[in-house]
Amino acid sequence: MGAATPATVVTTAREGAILVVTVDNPPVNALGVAVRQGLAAAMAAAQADDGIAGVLLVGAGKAFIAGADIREFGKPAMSPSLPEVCRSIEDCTKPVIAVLHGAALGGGLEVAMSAHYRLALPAASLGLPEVNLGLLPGSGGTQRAPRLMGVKAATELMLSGKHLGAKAALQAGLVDRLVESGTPVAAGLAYANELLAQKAPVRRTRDIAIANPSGALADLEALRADTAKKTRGLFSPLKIIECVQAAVQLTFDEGLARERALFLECLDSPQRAGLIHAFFAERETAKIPEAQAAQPRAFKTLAIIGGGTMGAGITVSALDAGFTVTMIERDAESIARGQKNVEKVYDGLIAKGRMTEEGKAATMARYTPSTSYDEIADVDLVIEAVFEDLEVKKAVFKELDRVCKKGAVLATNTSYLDIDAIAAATSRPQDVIGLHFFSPANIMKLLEIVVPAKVSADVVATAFELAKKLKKVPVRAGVCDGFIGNRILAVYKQAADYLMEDGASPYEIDEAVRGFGFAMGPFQVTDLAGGDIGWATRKRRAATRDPKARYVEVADRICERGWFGQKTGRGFYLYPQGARVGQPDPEVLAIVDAERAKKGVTPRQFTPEEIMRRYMAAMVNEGAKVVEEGIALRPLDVDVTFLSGYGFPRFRGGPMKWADMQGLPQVLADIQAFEKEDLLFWKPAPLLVKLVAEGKNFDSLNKAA
Ligand code: 3H9
Repeated sequence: MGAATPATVVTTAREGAILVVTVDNPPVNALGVAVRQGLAAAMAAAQADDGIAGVLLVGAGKAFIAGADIREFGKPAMSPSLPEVCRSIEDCTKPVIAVLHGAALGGGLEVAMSAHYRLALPAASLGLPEVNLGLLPGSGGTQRAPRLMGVKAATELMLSGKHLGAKAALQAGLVDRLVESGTPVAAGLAYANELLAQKAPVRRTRDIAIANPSGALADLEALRADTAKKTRGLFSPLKIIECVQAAVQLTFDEGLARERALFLECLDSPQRAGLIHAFFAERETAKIPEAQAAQPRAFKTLAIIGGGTMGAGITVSALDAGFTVTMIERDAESIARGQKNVEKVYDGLIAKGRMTEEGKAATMARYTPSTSYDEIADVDLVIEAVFEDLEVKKAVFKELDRVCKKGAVLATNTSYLDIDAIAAATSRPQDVIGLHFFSPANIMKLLEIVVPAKVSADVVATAFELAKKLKKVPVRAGVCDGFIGNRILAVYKQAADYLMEDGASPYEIDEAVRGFGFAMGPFQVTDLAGGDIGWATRKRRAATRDPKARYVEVADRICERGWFGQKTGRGFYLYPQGARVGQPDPEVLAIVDAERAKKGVTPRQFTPEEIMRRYMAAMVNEGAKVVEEGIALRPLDVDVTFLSGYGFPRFRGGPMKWADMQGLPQVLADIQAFEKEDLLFWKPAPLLVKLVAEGKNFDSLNKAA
C-alpha cells in the first residue's frame, strides 16, 4: 500500500445535490494529516460548488472516525490542525450531516459535533476518551459537548472516557436521530434529503447557549472536588474541568483558545507520553513470532482442574466468555466447594444488581462439575490450577496425558514452577504451555503466556487466541522462576526489605510507593495476599539461595507469629475487627529494630524520593535482565505485565518506559552508586550498561523487535 494522500483517504462523490465525503483511512479512520487535508479540501469544494446543497460525512469500514492519529503526537504539528478542520465544517453555509455507524471517538466526535446534524446507526459508539491518553478533547470538544448535552453530563463523559451507545447518545442529545438499519451512506442520504426538503437550517453548535450557567458552575465545583480526590496525581482531568468552566464563562472563541492552550500543556506532559505508550504497548504484546508462524487450534470446550480461588476465577472468566467448562476436583467435597466458589462470584453480582437469577442459571448451564478425569476426554483445552507444587502438578499432567484427546492443549496455571519439567511428565510436551492468571482471575486483565522449550507454535497461537476471547491482556514470557512479573517482583520486594532493614519503616516505604502512583505499597500487598504465600516461596528457595546474598528476616519473624496479614487480623499492619485498611503496628517496628540490632545495622533516614529511586532501580535492572535473557520479548512486554498485573501507575507507562523518561544514564548511575553497598544485589544488568554506552534507550528495542 502506498503512502496515504488526501485523495486516497478522503473521497467525495455527488449524489444529486449532496456531496458524500468518505473518510477511508484503515484501520480506524484516524485523523492523520492526509485526512485533515482531505476533509479541508472537501469542505472547500462543497462550499464553492453552487450545485451542492448539503454535505454528508461518513466513515468507511467499521469506524466513523476513532480520533486524532495518536502516532502523530509528540511530532511536529502539520497543517491544517484539527480545530481548523472542525471550524471549516461548522462554518459551511450548507447543512453538514455526520453519519455515525461505529466508533466516533475523540477528534472523531469533535468532527461530528462540528457538523450541523448527527445521525446514528445502532453500532455507533460515541465518546471523548482523550483523558485515557493524558489529554483533553482539543478540537472544540470541551466547548461543544457542554452545549449539546449539558455541562454536567459532558464533563462526566470527558472525565470517564466512557463510550456511549447509539441510544444513550440520542438521549444525551449528542445525536439528532437514530435509525435501526441501512448502510451509512443510504441512511445518511435519506436523512439529508429529508432535511433539504424541509429547508432545514444550518445549525451551529457554537451558537447554542449554555443553560443555567450558575448551576453549571456549581456542578463543576463538585466535580472538581471529586476528581481531585479520585484521580490523585493525574494532570488532564482537572484541565478538562477548567476548559468546561471556560465554556460557561467565556465566549465560544475565547473558550476554544483556552482549550487549545490547556491541550498543548497536556500534550507536553510526561503523563501523555506514558499513557500513549501504554495504549500502543497493550496492542503490541499480541504480536509474537508464533502467531505469525502458525494458526491457532480450534477450541470450544474447556476443562479447569481445581476449584480453589484460582480455578474458580478462571472458570468464571471462561463461562463469561461463553465457553462450556468442566471443572475437575479430586473428591465430592472439593468439587462441591469448587462449585460454591464459582456461584459465590455470580451471587455477588446478583446482590449488586449486575446479574439476574436467570442469567446465573443460563451461565451455570454451561458448567459441569466432576471428579472423574474421564469426563474430559474430549475437551479442546485444559487449564490446570491445582496446588502450587511441582510433584502434584506433574501427577495431574500424567493423568491429563492419559485421558485427553490427541491435540488437546494442556495448560498449567503455575506462577513460578518449571513448565519444562511439567511438560516432561507427559508424552506430548508440544501441547503443554503455561497460562499464568492473576487473582481474582475473572477480573485481573493480565495473562502471562509462558512458552516452554518444546511447545509447538500453534499451541502458543491458541493461547493468545484464548486470551483474546477471555478479554485478557496477554504477554509472552519465557520459563524461569517467576516468569516476567513475579521474578521482577521478588527483586524489588527485596530492595524494599533492604530499605526497611537500613532504616525506613515499612509504613514509610508503602507511603512512598503510593505517592509514586501505586494503589498499595509492597507491605500492604503482602498483607492482602497473605504473608504465608511468600513465606512458602522463601522456604522453597532457601536451599538454593546464595549464602553470600543479603537476606532480611523480618517477614519470617512476622510469619512465625502466625501474622499472615488481613486474613489473620495482623501482618505488617494491624487490622482490628476485620478492618480492611491496616494500622501501623508498634510491635512490628520493634521486630524490625531487633533485626537491625542483630545485624549491627545503624538505621538511616530515607526520603520518599530516595526510597523510590532504589525501588524503581531494582525493578528496572531486573527488567533489563529479563529482556536480555529473552524471558520477555521486548521492554514493552515488561511494561504491560506491570501495568495490567501489578498496579503500576498507568500514567508512568510501565517501569521500562519510566526508565527511558528518567534517562537510562541516570538510572545506571543510581545502580552503580548502590552497587558500592551491595555488589551482589545491585549488579547492573549488562543490557542497561550496553544501551547507555550506545546512547540508546529501551524503546529502541521495542522498535527493533
Ligand atoms: C484525540 O482525538 C485528540 C483530539 O481531541 C484533539 C486533537 C487536536 N490513532 O484497538 P484496536 C490503531 S486523541 C492511531 O486493536 P479495536 C491501533 O493501534 C484520540 N492509531 O481495535 C491498532 O493498530 P495495530 C482519541 C489508532 O477494534 C488498530 O488501530 N481516540 C488509533 O479493538 C486497531 O485498534 C481514542 O482514544 C488512533 N486514534 O478498537 C480512541 N486508534 O493494528 C482510541 C486505534 O497496528 N482507539 N488505532 O495494532 C480505540 O479506543 C480503539 O482502537 C477502537 C477500536 C475502539 C477505536
